[in-house]
Amino acid sequence: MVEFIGKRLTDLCIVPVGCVVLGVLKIMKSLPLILVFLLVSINSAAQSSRPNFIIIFIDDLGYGDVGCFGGTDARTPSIDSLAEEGTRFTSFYAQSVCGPSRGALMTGRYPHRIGGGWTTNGDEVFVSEILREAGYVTGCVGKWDMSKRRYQEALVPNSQGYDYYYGALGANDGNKVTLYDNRKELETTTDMAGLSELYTDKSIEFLEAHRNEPFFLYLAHTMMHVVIDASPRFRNRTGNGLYADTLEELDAEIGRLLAAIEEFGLKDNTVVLFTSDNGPWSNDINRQHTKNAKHVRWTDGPELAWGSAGPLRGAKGSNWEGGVRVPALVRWPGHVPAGRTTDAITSTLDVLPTFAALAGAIDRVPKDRVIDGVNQQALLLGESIQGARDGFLYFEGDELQAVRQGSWKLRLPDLKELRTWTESDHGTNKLELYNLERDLGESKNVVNENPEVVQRLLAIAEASKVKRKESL
Ligand SMILES: [Ca+2]
Repeated sequence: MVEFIGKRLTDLCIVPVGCVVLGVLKIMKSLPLILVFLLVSINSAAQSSRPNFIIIFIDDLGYGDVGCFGGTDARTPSIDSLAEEGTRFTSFYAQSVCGPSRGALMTGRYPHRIGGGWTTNGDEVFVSEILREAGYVTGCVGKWDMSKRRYQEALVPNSQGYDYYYGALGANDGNKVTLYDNRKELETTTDMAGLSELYTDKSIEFLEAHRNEPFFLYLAHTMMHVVIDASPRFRNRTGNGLYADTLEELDAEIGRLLAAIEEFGLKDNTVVLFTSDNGPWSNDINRQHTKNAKHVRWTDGPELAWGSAGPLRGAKGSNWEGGVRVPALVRWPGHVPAGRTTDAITSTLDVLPTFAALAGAIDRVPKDRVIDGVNQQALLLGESIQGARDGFLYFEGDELQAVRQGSWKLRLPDLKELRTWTESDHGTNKLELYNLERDLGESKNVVNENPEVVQRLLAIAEASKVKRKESL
């Protein structure tokens, strides 16, 4: 625009003095056009510096399930398109189970600081509250799991910074969920197969209603958490079983959401983060199998009700990589490099400070408490290769179980908080050291060969324990 005005003024200046009046009249005549152009430009500038945000949070999706992370059982072209048009994060950490993972995502703090995870303290500051105060309209659709799976006035989405909520406050273990429209209880449904479509419909309605203002949408799907199911048109489509059929349906629904984003003209100005809350089930397979098969009888393929951690060891509920390292993709055309893969260490904990920074609201991040997340704006925008972290702390409840620094991961001894209902692989429960760069599957304990690394990581662990106690 400056260039445009400049050209007009230059044109005017080269005109002889006698023509100045005529020139001014010409400018006056085109003034409304200039003003419109100027306003559009200012609006675009404001929009590009202040994007919309959408988080697509999948439940129990494994590191190796989707195509762009090596999955082959289900075709996931819509999810994979985010990798082509955005950045793929291969060292992105959530927490090991549902509720705590959601608490960490929303607050940027480890679950033990915020009330455990399946519930939170009412005075925690959610990313939705920060963005709402910064002028965003905020919506949450889907599984909440931060109010002890029931309605609690102070802990439901509408009390945690969300202008709009539609979804289920709890999980679907019993093949049913009770739906809420904001604070109003609706029906209880047993149609697990219909939830992905329903949540997508509600998300698209929200986008359409708020397409002309800054918005934040947190879409937390109930799938792929058992009990899983697929709609009739997706059943037996893959030939690879129930899990793959259900994942193909979820991908199609994500495709419908991405198409709506494009149709509403929001694609270029919206940051889309796709990830999962924890790794896939693996332990107690018979129990999960039985639980799912009791409700879902149509399948004639293998009744696989859990996903794959791909090359990673372990599963949901553990601090092996397979429990907490999840697939993650971020798209923001023209800002986040397209087609890039980064192994820089990142986490759901980083979402709150990073989104706050991108929204120009970094000063709204609370300073009166520990924020475990870090601002990854530079990494996201391709201005940094390493990002703002050189490591990660693996907590289970208030027990620090492992420490990562660079490619080294030290698993601590004598762990007590081991979730036997999800994970039977507890390792040696002595000091174990792995080099994740050479040994992603945590198969070779090299603790004896690297005493200096062990000492360095033990020191980090000790300091982290002290810091945690001080900050509670
Ligand atoms: Ca989960």
